Amino acid sequence: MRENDRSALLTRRQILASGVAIAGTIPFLTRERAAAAPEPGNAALRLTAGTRTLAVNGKPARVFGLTGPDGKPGLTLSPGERFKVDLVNQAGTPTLVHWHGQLPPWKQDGFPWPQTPPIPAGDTQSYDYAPIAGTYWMHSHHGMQEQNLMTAPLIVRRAEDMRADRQEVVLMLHDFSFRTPDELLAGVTGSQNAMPKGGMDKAMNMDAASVGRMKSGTVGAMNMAPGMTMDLNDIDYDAFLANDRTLADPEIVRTEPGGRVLLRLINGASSTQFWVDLGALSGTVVAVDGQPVRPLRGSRFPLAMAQRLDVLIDLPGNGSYPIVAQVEGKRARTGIVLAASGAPVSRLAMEAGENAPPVDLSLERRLEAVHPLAPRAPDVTHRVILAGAMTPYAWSMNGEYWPNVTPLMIATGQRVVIEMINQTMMPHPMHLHGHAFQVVAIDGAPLTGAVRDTVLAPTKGSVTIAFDADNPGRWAFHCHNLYHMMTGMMTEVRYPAII
Ligand SMILES: [Cu+2]
Repeated sequence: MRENDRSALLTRRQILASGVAIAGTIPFLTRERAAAAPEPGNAALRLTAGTRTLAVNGKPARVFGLTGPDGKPGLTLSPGERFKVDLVNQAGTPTLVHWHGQLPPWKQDGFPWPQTPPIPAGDTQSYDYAPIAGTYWMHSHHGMQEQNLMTAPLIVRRAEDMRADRQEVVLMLHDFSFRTPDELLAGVTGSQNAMPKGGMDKAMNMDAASVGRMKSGTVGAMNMAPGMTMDLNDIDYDAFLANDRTLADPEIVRTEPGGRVLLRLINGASSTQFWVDLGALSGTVVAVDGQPVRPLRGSRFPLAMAQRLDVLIDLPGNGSYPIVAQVEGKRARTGIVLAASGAPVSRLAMEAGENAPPVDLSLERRLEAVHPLAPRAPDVTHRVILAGAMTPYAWSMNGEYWPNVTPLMIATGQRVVIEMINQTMMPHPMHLHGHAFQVVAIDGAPLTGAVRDTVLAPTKGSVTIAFDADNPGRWAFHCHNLYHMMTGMMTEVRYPAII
């Protein structure tokens, strides 16, 4: 099968022939489950990149999957365990998987540099590095496979996770379309390739009038003049998934009455941001992007693309509690249900009563790292202008479009500051590979913010991050909106003398 055909529908007969149930959750293929038993000692964990079939809105969809040794999506590592993994490519097409937020040597980062090409179909690639603990995830960085669900959780437990009397629940969000990623991309760029050849950037540092195609959205950002409209939701999706299921048939997680839950939220969507709503529950945010933050109570949290949120929840009793995630600027929502055993679960509406506002930095401004950077003056400061627009659909960093970029040079031992200035009508979830950074200013206002790997650069605003350069290599630095990345919004952070 060509990669472009991946999301094509199977016929009902093909599905039945594959032995996979159509209704409800589709189990992983037994072939993959059987392949995986970990061996004793220091044997590598087997992670299989393959294909699987989901039922979405009652229709079958062929998607990718990353399946661990236990037959479940992704990997969960014990405290102190190395990330020692054999990635087996059974996807029938080349792939390369990025360990999002982890800090491996650069050649194990899963980014398609010339030195680290994709894994051919049928081949196995081995990884071995010391992981950092927390809620992480993995996704293909090859082409647009991420949109077809080549994504999975990557959980690295801390010793305290083993001691704590609590149930861990992973909630991974996705956006889904029956169309192929190439069709979705063509839909936003138009018939011709919209990638400018240069010189357009000034024109695209635009005001509201120059935005050709405005999307519905609430004006919520502080930086925007009255009457300006934000661009939200580039892609019109068919469904939003929580752990591969829609709210029509959500996952029911059975919980202990009065028990405690550690909810590990992962936004694995390619082009969608969510508001996570705990409903009747309230929770305590204890980590973002895997990194501990000072505890913060709440019941409704913004979650930008690629970000994670760890929330501790004490269940008040033996009821059932939906955890929903509503798409910004839309009524659409998805989610799971935490329900004590025997508690009845009522049917949930697929849509909320009104559109959710744009995801913002209201939570980001309140976050404080438990382990902040040591105070130190920067050795190097890079300023990066984020520009672009919906028409023509193209997005740039410092006026350059990936792969024609000038690397941001840094050197081992430096304290590095990167100031991102967003001149566009959209927020951009900016992700730096290979380093955990601290958010040190939002719109110029200093803060001792979270340490994390993905931060939202606000619409018509700025965000500043700092980190210590301690991982020599070539590192991607990009917007995690897949369609922005594919149309240019990516650059390289590079150390000298890397070969
Ligand atoms: Cu972007």
